[in-house]
Amino acid sequence: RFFVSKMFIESFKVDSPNVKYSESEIHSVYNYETTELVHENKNGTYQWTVKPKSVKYEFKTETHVPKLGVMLVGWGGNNGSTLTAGVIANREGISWATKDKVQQANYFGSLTQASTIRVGSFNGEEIYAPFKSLLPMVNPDDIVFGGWDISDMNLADSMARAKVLDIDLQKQLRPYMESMVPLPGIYDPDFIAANQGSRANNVIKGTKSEQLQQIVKDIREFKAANKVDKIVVLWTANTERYSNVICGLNDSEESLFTSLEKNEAEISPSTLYAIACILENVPFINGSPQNTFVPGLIDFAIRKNSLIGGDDFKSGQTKMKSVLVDFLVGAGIKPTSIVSYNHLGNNDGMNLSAPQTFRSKEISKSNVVDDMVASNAILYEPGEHPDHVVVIKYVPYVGDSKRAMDEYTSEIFMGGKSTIVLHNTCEDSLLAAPIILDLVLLAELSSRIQLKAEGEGKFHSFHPVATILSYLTKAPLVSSSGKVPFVPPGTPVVNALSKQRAMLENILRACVGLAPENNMILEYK
Ligand code: NAI
Ligand code: DG6
Repeated sequence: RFFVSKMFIESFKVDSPNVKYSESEIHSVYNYETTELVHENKNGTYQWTVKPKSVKYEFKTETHVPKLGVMLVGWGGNNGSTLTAGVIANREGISWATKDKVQQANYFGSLTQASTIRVGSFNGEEIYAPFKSLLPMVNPDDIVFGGWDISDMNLADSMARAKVLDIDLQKQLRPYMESMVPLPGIYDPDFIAANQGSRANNVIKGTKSEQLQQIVKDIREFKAANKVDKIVVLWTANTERYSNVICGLNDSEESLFTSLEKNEAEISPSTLYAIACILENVPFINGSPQNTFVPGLIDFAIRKNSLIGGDDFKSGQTKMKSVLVDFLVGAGIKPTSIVSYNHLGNNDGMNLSAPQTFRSKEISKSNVVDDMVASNAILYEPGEHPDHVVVIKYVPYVGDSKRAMDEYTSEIFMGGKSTIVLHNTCEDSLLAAPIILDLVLLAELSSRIQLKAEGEGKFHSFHPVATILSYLTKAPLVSSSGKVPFVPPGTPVVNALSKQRAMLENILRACVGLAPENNMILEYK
């Protein structure tokens, strides 16, 4: 216990000429050490030169933490009810008896609430602090939850329907959740599996334009009724099929709005919620794999500078994949075949049993190793790629307890083969809920950060397509217009988990004038 506490500090302040803490903001000056590449053609061969480059950045972080409202689309689903229950249980300090022990509520699995960062060495010990101590963040206890669902079930009954949490915990949570009832949602049976029809008893009627206006009204009313300063909306509803991206229909902001007026069938419910959020300048995060962000929507978000993030929570199998393939390729080992099976028996599994919704998931789960493969031309020929197969089956009996089985075959030294097999059994919603929490907290935080590089006249916010959240999503490369990265133009797509985490941590460190974590530990060399 003493050993642990010696290495752990709850909070810290940076003392540096490069950082100033004022009443309302933290201002930091940060030298971004990077490289510039040039090449010249010398007698038919390219000669490359790498030039180190230092760019001075300034960051400003507003320190006032707002009262936050979180509106979930699909609030009554397994993820929505589990997250709401988990936050209440933590806030109320609830504990419950299991067959093993008395369990306390916790935030295990949340990067912001349960992970740490290294802040330095003291007396020969590495000292760690909570990730959330880097910058002022919303305390989950203070979040007001709300949202929409096409099923009118209250959150206590939804939690029971989900069969995720222990029964003794459910009994204690019920009084807090019975009065929470989702607002009617936008239901379009064409976009989700036909087997979802029986729960759609809470739907907004009218044209697409009228449905959109209702969502705008809901956001405004929720904000006023709960006296929250800011709102984040997150899609954790059913996976939809992909929308067809059609020239003149949704390929530009103008065509999207014209199509809306014409009540075009191909505008998905998720795109309607996203449009409403952009109109209200409310961050919108897509936790499912479909192409909610059609090109016209992305144009609109960029023009309005309104945060959009996604796609598809990266919770289990894909997280492992983005660690394991990074390790293999980084070690000079060549993965040649990756086969991933899932079976699960929750409502998500039932919805994914339809081919068109499965296809959305197949795409988001399949593109996650591309950057790692492309990084090593010693192992792979141009255009070469491991065989990568994704299978998902619906098996009602296992409920939310998803089985994920993976086989990785790789070529090793001198023609040898190495096969690694993983089997993970886990409650799917217990993986997703802390990730949802991180997404909303980090989206809110990132909206309080402004930056400028030397030479830029004015501070600006991060690009509205929030790549800073990439650690938490599968971030598929396929967007509306084919194989286009769903990131700001020209931005490299990074799926490797350790790089995504380092990116996020190092940007937050820069905001308080700290150097990126470089792991060199030169002091001891
Ligand atoms: P769920 O099926 O239990 O919940 C979805 C909820 O959305 C349902 O209550 C449904 O009635 C509601 N809904 C459907 N369409 C709606 C609409 N247009 N408007 C409002 N509500 C609507 O699913 P679960 O397990 O909570 O997952 C939610 C989403 O998160 C799924 O798309 C899933 O693929 C995705 N996801 C889940 C992960 C996990 O680990 N649990 C990881 C990655 C993604
Ligand atoms: C079937 O795969 C259910 C899905 O919703 C997954 O649970 C989800 O996409 C999680 O994916 P992964 O690859 O991060 O475990």
